[in-house]
Amino acid sequence: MSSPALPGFTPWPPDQIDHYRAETLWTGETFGALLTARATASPEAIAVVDAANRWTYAELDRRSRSLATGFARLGIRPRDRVLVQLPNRAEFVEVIFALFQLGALPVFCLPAHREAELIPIAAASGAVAMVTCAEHQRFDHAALADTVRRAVGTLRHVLLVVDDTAHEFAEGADDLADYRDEPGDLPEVDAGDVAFLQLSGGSTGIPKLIPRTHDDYLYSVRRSAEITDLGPDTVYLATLPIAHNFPMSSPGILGAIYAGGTVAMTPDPTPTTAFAAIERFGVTLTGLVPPLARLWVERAEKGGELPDLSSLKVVQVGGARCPDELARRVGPALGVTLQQVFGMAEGLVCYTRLDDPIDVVVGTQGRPMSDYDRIRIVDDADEEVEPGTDGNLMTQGPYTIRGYYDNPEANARSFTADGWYRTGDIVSLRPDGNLVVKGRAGDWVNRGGEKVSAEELEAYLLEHPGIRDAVIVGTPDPVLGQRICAFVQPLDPQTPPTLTTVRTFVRERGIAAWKMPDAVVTIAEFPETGVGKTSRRDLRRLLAEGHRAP
Ligand code: AMP
Ligand code: DBH
Repeated sequence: MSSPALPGFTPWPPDQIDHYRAETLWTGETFGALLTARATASPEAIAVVDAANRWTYAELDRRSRSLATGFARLGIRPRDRVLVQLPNRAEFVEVIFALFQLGALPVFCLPAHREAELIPIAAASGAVAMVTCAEHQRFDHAALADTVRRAVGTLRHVLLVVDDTAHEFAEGADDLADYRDEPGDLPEVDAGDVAFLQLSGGSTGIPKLIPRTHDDYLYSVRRSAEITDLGPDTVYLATLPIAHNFPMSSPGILGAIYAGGTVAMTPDPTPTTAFAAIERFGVTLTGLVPPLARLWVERAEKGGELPDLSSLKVVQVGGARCPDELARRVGPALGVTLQQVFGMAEGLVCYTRLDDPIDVVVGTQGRPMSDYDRIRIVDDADEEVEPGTDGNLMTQGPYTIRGYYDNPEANARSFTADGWYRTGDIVSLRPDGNLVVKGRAGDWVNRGGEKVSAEELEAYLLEHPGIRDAVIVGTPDPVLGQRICAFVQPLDPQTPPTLTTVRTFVRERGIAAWKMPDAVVTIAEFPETGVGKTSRRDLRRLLAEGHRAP
């Protein structure tokens, strides 16, 4: 029945697959079939709205199947990988469902990614095409896509969502609209197959690509939709960039479609634009990272002339630790129920439940969404810690991957031989079963939900002609949770690099803007670690613990 798996994909063990199927967690339905089923059941219901479009389920289904047919004409085949870099707009949904219908795999890139991220992602995924918009927020994505295409041999086509009819197409690029063919026959897609590749936070070397199957991801979407009580009346506002796993699936845009509700889009998450979108579209649910939640809460608490937010019932906060103080204010300020969400693109998602007592909702990051999720909290020797004690979180289950795509080195680090995923998060388990996230074990800065690998950024800084050595540390920030502090040892102490020159240098390497250091601290020597060998990790811990450099 199933064909051989995609090379580079680590499947679940056969007995687990049988178990998840027997328990009907995995139902054999694909995302393409799901959309077509919703379009058949309620063709006139509104599936997607944004500033320019309002598509019914019938229209979204027809559009995605016609685009799938056009993609096939272009030579895109089942299992081919296609980079998708689109902002929050209706075409995003059309394009990913077109790829699902065809059995080709979207690779979810963020609008903020630049060539330093996209070229390794395109190369590691072996992408044959890229779909992006010609321009977004005055940035020339068409030129960026052209750079990626020229650098990566497998990438044959660039398809652009074009708003300006005078747009000039570079060689190898076309207007996406020219591929909206009359819907034709499409291949059978197996739900056990990989549906897409999601990205894990940045790192040097080979990017970590996360293969999710139709079976496992649709299960996580269905459970998420149940927990957040979605139905046909749900209007989910995609506020965070939808390529992120959280607005994609927790329950996100796919949850809204699973429930036959409506996906509304805002390209700009700030209160001015997003509050207007809530009133205009009658939004019932959205998800935010803590810094955005703070902006929304502060704006609402300030009062004065505000759009009508009374349709909004639930606001989720996740992606980074929500301070208890902020969590306490969300409900009263916005007139909603708060739900905390602690998840990862690799799988496991935890939620506080809508009827949880307030101390759980403001003081914890919730509990796993599925009874089939397994978690272990262990010390550095992988021994289970006493309940209530901080430890490293490991997990496995029906929607947690067993390995990154085609990346044996990362897999050896992040997965145990018996299939546990090492999340890298330090958590404690309360007697009531809820988790509290205490921090991260790895060298990561979580800047308001965007994760930055210290190692990646240090590698860029070390290329700077005036920098001898550099260590990246996440320092506390009242708004972002953490900010990026670069401790640099200059080559010439008389002319240390400034914040501006460092930021300019890093930006010119072509990386996403959220990875720019927020502060540069010059130091003559890095502090002694007391362990003889100076490891960056030890230095980072010392600096993070407040040890000042000399
Ligand atoms: P990623 O692997 O890039 O999808 O990022 C997932 C990581 O984000 C998790 O492993 C946590 O470190 C962090 N994270 C997500 N949600 C929360 C939350 N509610 N509280 C604390 N950290 C979170
Ligand atoms: O941060 C995340 O990756 C995340 C947060 C909340 C996530 O993947 C999710 C929910 O599904």
